[in-house]
Parts: sequence; C-alpha cells; structure tokens
Amino acid sequence: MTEPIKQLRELVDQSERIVFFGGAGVSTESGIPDFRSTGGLYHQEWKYPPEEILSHTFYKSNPEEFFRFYRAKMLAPDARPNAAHRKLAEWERQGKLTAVITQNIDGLHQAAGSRNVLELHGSVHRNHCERCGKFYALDEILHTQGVPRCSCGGIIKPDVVLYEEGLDQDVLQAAVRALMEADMLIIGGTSLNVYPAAGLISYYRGDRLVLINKSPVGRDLDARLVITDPIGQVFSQL
Ligand code: CNA
Repeated sequence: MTEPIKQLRELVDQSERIVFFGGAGVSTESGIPDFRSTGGLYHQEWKYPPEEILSHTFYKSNPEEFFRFYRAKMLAPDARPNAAHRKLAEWERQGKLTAVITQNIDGLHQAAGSRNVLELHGSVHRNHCERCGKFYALDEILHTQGVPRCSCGGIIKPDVVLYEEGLDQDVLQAAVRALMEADMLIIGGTSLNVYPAAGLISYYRGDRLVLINKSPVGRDLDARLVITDPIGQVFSQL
C-alpha cells in the first residue's frame, strides 16, 4: 500500500461523521465523461458550447437541440457504480459516513446503495411534465424520441438543474448541515468550478480535509492530503 493510501486509511479510521463531496470525476471510471478533462464534454465538437446548451434559456428556445445533446451526452443508462461509489455506500452502512453531496445527476451513488445522497444538480431519474406535473422515470424517457411529451401534450423536463436555474433550498440546507457536523471531508472528482455548489465546502470547519482529484481544482483548499490518482482506484485500495 502506498503512503498516501495509508494516510487516507488512518484518517478514515479516526472519523465517525465523514462527508463526501463529489462531481463528474467520480463517474468517469464508470464510463461517463466529465466536463473539463481532455475527452470530457468541453473538448467535443457541438454547434454550441455545453454550458449554453445546458442553460434554461437554450432549453426554452431550442428544446430539440437540447434533448439531442441531453440524450447523447447526459444519459448513460448502462453505467454501473465503481469502487468509489461502492465504498462510500459501505461506509454509510457502517455508520461512518453521514452524507454524499454530489453534483452528479447519474444516480450511481444510489445504485451502489447510498441512501443520504444530496443531489445538488438533480437527477436524470426524475422527470416531470411541465404542464400537468406527471412524473416519468428514466426508462420512460428512454422509450421516447426527440422532445419527450406527456400524455397531456406538455414537455417532460428532467429534474436537472440547468445553468441560470436555482438549486433546491432543502438540499442546500441539508448539505450545509452535514458539512458543519462533519469530522472529515473528502472532496473528489470535481474541478470546483461550478458555483454555488463549490462554495458549500467552506462550511466544513474540521482539519481532516482530503482531496482526490486528477487535476488541480479551481480554489485553494487547506487539505491534509492530496491524491491525484483515479478515485475508483484509490477507493478500491481502502
Ligand atoms: P468537471 O468540471 O468536469 O470536473 C471533473 C474533475 O474530476 C476534473 O478536475 C478531473 O480532473 C477530475 N477527474 C476526472 N476523472 C477522475 C477520476 N477518475 N479520479 C479523480 N479525478 C477525476 O465536473 P464537476 O462535477 O466539477 O462540474 C460540475 C458539473 C458537471 C455538474 O453540474 C455536473 O452535473 C456535471 N456533470 C455530471 C456528470 C454525471 O452526472 N456523471 C457528467 C458530466 C458532467
């Protein structure tokens, strides 16, 4: 076992209220591309940049193109949890981890068995008709083409937070509470470039902060330990 993994293990052993804060990098080893890595969505050719397509204005003005991108790039129904998702779920079952706070919308933490998953940016698994509010599961969306329509004729919108849209206040408050009560914070697979999500980590006041990220992040962190190996590989050694 390498020295950083040994140190991470010791910090985990000393902790009872771990919070994990993560992003797209947690799911790249499950085959879902992130935004900012080479090979990520920002390096691919689309007629519009991803942040424009994923904005509320674009969704309203050009739903056909929005859903073309969304279906091609945001839905990954065959992806399965990797070692990071699985270990976090195990820690929760053991009573060591209180919350996973994620910017991901893929549902892989729940698929691995995590229960207290605070989805800052929503989930592709929940979809509602904009007109009548009827709920649709992901499977039903996958059986439609183009702009998904409800039986009432309304557009079915994924419960995914688009740029220009606000975050759910209850989820935000629960995340703040978990961070304030945490005795260890592991941040992983996120560039910490997207706000207000990235600002939440300031609520953590403890001295066991660990960063597991392949590339440098968008803000200064007072981390006890920084690991730049792939997060799934790291967790598979714990
Ligand atoms: P990002 O900005 O794309 O950053 C990802 C970070 O993870 C980068 O710094 C990478 O270096 C790092 N990284 C990539 N793979 C690994 C790995 N295996 N191990 C360790 N580090 C790795 O993504 P953020 O989450 O920070 O940005 C926020 C956006 C991206 C959120 O709004 C998400 O909804 C959105 N997103 C989500 C998904 C998903 O749900 N799986 C996929 C793509 C984008």
